[in-house]
Amino acid sequence: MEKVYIGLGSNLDNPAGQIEKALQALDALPETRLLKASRLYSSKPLGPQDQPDFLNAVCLLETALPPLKLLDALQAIEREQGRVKKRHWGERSIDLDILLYGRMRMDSERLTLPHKEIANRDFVLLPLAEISPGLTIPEQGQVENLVERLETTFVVPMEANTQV
Ligand code: ROI
Repeated sequence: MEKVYIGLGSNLDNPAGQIEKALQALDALPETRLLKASRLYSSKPLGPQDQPDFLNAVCLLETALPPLKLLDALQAIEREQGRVKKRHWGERSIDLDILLYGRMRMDSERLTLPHKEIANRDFVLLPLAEISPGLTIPEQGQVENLVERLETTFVVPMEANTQV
């Protein structure tokens, strides 16, 4: 079993409901268990500004699915929840990204591990620091230190997530 961090984001069709539904779908995957989920964070869109604010969260899974099988499963959940690509860096009903897969490093066409943008995205780092403050990201350092290095942040936690 590996410990895997997933980033969740939505800014269409009831974002809180989308994230809740995706967390349940993740917990229901074969050989997989949801261990922790952060609160929901409201964030300004990275990319075109003429789209709604996002809700973001991060969760921790334990899984026996290998990375590309897990990626297939995440993409199936995205399709299931009606994700359609509207434009580059545009609005979406649900986005699921593998942030970390244990300490695995990988650079393939479909998947880069750790996720390239973790350290640059406040809407990933803040929820990650909430659930695992002592976590070290290979090559990048400790999550808490990366959070301190953020210049400004427009990411605001919503009410506590009581689901997990
Ligand atoms: N912006 C925010 N704030 N949160 C996201 O999850 C997010 N996801 C994306 C793009 C469109 C790049 N911007 C985002 O894919």
